[in-house]
Amino acid sequence: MLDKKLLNKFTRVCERAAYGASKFRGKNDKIAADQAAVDEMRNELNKIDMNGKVVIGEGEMDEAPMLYIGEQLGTKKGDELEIAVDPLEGTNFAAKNLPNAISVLAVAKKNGLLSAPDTYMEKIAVGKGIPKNIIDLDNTVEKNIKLLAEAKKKKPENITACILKRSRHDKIVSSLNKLNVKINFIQDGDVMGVISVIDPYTPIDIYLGVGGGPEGVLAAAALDCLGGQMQTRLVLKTEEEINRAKKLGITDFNKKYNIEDMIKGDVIFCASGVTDGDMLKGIKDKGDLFEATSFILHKSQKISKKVTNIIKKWILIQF
Ligand code: VTB
Repeated sequence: MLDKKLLNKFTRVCERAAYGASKFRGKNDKIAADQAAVDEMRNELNKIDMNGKVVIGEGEMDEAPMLYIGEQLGTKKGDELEIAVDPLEGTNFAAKNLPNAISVLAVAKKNGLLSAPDTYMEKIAVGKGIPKNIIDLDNTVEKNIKLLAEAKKKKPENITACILKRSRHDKIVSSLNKLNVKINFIQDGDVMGVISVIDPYTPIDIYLGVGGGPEGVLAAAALDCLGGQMQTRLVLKTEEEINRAKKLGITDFNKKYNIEDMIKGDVIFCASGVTDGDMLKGIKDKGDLFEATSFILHKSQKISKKVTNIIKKWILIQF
């Protein structure tokens, strides 16, 4: 089990990363926004008593200054932890000051998180109360929607699907249209898109489509705490993508991952709003302080809550 005290510490990590990115909201510079989030995130992670290792990050090798896969973090006193980070999920949203930019991470013990390469990933997710494993990536869209509608005792036309607006999804969209399913398109940010299947305040019943692999594992961590279902499969088309997967220890390139294949044992998930969004408020500037709202989850402790904290902007550095 992960120590109870870690949740607050990792929440602070996300809050500070979101604060860093918030300084670049609307400045049309997604690289600067991302870098500011990375710098704050790394600085805060290094204060935690742990032997932390990034298993999902922004680069796959020693790609400093980004938080790269394999990077060691923390004071080196404490448990061996694996960390998945996306310091700024929705860089476009932050750069254009649009809703739903977040800072997000997940933490587990050693070997607890799937180390996914930064390639595309097929994803399908549904919320609670659906018989296990009826929704499958190898089913047709029609079959999945019909099974879901039956399980939810709804008609397909009363099902709402969330999907990233990309031309690669045209076929899925036309199948959904034929069934008269309502579609909630998102421009970016499928971590929150996937999580929306379990949010009682949104009408989303199912998430479908192809997005980033790292984002898929982060969303799986949240759904694991909340009791949703998700299935994923890496999209490894080129030799180069296959080599990247191999380097991370993946041998079965067509494997369908259920949540328990991506997340093992206890897990913590934190997401803090950078810009105001559907689920989270963005950072509010309060002079020497800032206000951050986060969605925080700890599986073994059955914690699932939204918290708003007021934090000092400046950290005292002692020379
Ligand atoms: C995906 C999705 C992310 O960017 O990685 C997407 O998982 C990039 O997709 O949540 P494209 O290559 O088609 O643009 C996000 O939407 C934001 O990082």
